[in-house]
Amino acid sequence: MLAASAVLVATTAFAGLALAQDRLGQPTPGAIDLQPAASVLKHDVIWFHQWILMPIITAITLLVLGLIIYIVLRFNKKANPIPAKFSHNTTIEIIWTVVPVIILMIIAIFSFRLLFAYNDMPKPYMTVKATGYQWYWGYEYPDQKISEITSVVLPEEEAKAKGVPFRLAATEPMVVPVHQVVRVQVTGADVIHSFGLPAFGLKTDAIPGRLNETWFNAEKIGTYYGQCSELCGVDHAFMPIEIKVVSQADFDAWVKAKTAPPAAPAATTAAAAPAAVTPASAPAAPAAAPVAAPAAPAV
Ligand SMILES: [Cu+2]
Repeated sequence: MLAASAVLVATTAFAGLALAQDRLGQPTPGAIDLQPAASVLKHDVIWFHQWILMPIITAITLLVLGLIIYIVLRFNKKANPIPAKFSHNTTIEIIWTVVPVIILMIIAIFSFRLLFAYNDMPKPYMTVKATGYQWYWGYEYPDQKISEITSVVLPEEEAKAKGVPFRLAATEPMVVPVHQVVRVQVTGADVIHSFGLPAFGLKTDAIPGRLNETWFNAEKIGTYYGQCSELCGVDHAFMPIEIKVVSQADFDAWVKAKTAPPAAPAATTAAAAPAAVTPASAPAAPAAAPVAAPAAPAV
């Protein structure tokens, strides 16, 4: 009973610390425990940790501590001058084999339930292919026909100026809509990286020649930070993952901006192509002229 209440006190204290004004989507200085959840599965991860793992760990630690204290006091040379001579006790040996098996089975039931939940991806709204490189990330949006966006660490000066965390902020975030299932296909281009983002409970290895899959459904608009979570070389600490969750309208606008043909190169190619043909066809020349004119001062 005493042990049970101690477990309860320890767990609530731990949960209380975690809830005390933790920042969403990034680490909080001085905080312990898991980052607050911002996606469905992360809630289950926190529940599993808080109500299954922590109580079991606390109970076992207290039990072992109690046993050690009891042995030290009861069986020291002074208190127990003549030691017992037996070396086996079948009952206790069966107990200390069976009880851990039962504990592991309890953990396994909840652990597998969570693993299956990760595997059972709901119908995704969209897919992002995240490729790990030495040392940056590439985000490709096949559904939106956006070819790979390169996302590197935001330099320290720029991060400071913007007031965002250095080594977590990226030059180009992965932009996704809120309340939508996003499938992330994860792969590596050179060595093994890992796509990890605590607030969404993500951690998927990025392995060259292999396409891994994970998913999330962001609950709130905001910016969420993660990091490469597999030691991948000297700049391992400098390939952050930034996911920007925006409203559907903002996402559509972002897609439009990303898919719109860039203005300057279009003008030059349009100007260059007719120029090559103009000598033969007279009417083409005036049409090409206005396009070519604004391009000229730039070059
Ligand atoms: Cu890496």
